[in-house]
Amino acid sequence: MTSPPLTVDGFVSEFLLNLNFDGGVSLSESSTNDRYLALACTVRDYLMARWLEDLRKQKEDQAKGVCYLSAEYLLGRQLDNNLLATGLSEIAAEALESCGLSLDQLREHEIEPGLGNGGLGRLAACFIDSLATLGVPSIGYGIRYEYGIFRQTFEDGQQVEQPDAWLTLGSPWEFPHPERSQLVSFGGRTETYDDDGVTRSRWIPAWNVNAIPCNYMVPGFQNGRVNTLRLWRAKATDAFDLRIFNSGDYEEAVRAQTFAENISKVLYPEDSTPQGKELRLQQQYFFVAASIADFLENVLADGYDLTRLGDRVIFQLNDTHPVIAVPELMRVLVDDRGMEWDTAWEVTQQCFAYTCHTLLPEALEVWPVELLGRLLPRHLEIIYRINDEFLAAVRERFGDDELRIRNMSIIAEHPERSVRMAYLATVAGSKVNGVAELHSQLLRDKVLPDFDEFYPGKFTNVTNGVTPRRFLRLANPELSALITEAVGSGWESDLDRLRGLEEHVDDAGFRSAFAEVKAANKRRLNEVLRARDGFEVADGHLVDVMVKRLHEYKRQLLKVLHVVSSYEGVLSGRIAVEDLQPRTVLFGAKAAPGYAMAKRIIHLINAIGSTVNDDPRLQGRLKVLFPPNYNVTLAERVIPAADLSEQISLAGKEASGTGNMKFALNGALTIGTDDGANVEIRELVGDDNFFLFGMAEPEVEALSARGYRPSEFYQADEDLRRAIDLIASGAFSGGDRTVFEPVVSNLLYEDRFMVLADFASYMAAQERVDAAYADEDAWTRSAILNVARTGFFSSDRSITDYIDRIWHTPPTS
Ligand code: NTF
Repeated sequence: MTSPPLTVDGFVSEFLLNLNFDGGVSLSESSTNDRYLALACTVRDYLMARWLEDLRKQKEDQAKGVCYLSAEYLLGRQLDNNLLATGLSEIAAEALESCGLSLDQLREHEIEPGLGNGGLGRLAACFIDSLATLGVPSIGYGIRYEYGIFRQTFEDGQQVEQPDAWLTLGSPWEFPHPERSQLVSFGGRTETYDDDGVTRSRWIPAWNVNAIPCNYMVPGFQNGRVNTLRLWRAKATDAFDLRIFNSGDYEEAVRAQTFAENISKVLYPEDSTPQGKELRLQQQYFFVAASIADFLENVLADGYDLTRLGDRVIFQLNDTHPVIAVPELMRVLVDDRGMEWDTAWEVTQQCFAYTCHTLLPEALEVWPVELLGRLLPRHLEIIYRINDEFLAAVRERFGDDELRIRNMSIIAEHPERSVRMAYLATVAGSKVNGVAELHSQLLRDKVLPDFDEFYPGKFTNVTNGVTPRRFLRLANPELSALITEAVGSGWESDLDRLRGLEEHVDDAGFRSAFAEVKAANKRRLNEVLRARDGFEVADGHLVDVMVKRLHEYKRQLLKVLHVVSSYEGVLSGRIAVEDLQPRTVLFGAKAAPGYAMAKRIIHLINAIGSTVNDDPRLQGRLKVLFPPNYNVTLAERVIPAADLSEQISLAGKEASGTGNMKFALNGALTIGTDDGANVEIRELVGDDNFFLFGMAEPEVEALSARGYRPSEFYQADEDLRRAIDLIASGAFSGGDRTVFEPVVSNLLYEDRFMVLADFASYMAAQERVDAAYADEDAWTRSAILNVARTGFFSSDRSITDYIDRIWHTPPTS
């Protein structure tokens, strides 16, 4: 098979073929959607030959590869990424122009696949991009949700969730293969039977569902490599009961079908909090069972010696969501393939590695034994046996230290008997990694210290990264051009070369070109904001951005208090309005639908925006913007326009952060705590180019041990008191004091994430920001150094670390 010719004419004829023969329309009669679909198919056609070749080679070479198991992939738009990967952007733009069409317009038509919640899902998307760019044999496995993360709108300032019907206009990037479906079973019971004098167990399931693979191309960056992302879609096994249908009971007839297909219907919109729901466990088992079966039957060579499976594959567990894969592989090896338990356990331990993405104890997933036993009875038996053998080994090593045994048991007894998925993953995994240096350290010292002692060498770190293709080259074309001019081409897949920018920092011409790029990016952002939201960032303003999921630990409320304090300062005359550094504070955040406090904080931010933005006393020097529905597409516009990046979580709570990296790479300066990857960013960019504030993790611990009383901070700090009192007074809720009372009393009497304790330090840091921004040229110098020194945060480096420390899977040609 050959690719269409890499010329404008070649592209045009391929495009028209797709439009006419696939879309069934003429150019003159075609809709924007027809044109978008035809364009997507054309780009696909250029990738097809390489994809098929790579799939064939993967089967032929049987080199060791990675199966990345992730319940989420927050992909973002595909068209532009795939145009860039193939190097077709210019040809496509010209070809379309010659047909009287605009590439920009068709680009805007794509609805992004939002199959993830936030950082964890976006990380998975960056990782498959890097795996392809580095030429590592790998498959991404996940779920093809029919509805991704909800679309957020605001009504009277409050979040309203709308379904994300991303598939309605067609899905040109996916290739479903119903003929390769896998049967996934659930429920029922287990039984023992005699197998030639050996007693064995087997599972007699009660119901099942088909898993249909939907394949997506994952092209490397201009290296001719195309890997695969395989997402599973649930389909009922029996078509609806025609007899019942004919008797008139339509609902009953389709009930079983609806039930089964619900499994891949919708993404759980929870972030950093597990959802202990039966359907969620069904989703998890559904996709890992299908993936393991697919790998063994379709990717592994026929007749492969399964005792050597560890030489051929590593299943990387993206958090605990896919951990049920551990007992599943055991079940397949022991029950289906007749392997001895001990051998199977050895193989299983070689085949898994586990990445933990959190420190919040409440975010560690546990499944009630009752539920797991009902849905997956055989898996529960297997987990019990793994646990018995593990605890026996612990006893052998540490003696009958019952407290330690209870603490390390995979089965928790309280508050209800349940399976600790993180422990299961730690026992089964060849390696366990955290996602930033500090996080990995705290994981060993605080969350799993007994395991670290029991398994020396098992714990390691891989600091997160982001793909420079999407988040620099595509999101920031002007900065990319400037970088290429300064350091030459090829930095997109060798990001350490950004270091070369340092030697230009003393060049006034370079600095002014850099500043001009930032200004242009603000204009580009404004085009989008004006069109989608009817507002924009004011001219000459410092663009201060906090975009991430709404979560108390991330402390959007600290940013709120800064805004309110500036506002109150002007109202009370404490601050002369002319002394206020003009700022636009831009928020973007979705709250989990069931997270009441997070939703109230969204309401508060919007209420403050409505009040502040219209108050003439501020003379337009302080604006609060909150565009709804923050997603990857909006991030690509917002991040390049930012001056200041807010990374202000309570130290010890944010595992890594990846937004922080994207901002630094795009020349925003960070105001941040010593938390997650902020620590590494600051070390690299230097203290002069980073606004550090707040308690460090040991201080947080110490304060907590002493007994934290937020009201003491309120009493002691007049500015803080005035800001909180202004919110409490109803100033942002038309005089109604009840609306935000829960926020205020939570801050005063609980404040789990110590917003008040860090307030004074944060305000002082913001004053340093204002002073620094006043010297535009010095600011630009710092911004350039941020870009030059953060090449480390390429996800290519993360993947290289995974290969060296965990996977040992060399690239293949
Ligand atoms: C998130 N974890 C962390 O909260 C972020 O700090 C981190 O950058 C990303 O993972 C990616 O590693 C989660 O979403 C979860 F679910 F694990 F809590």
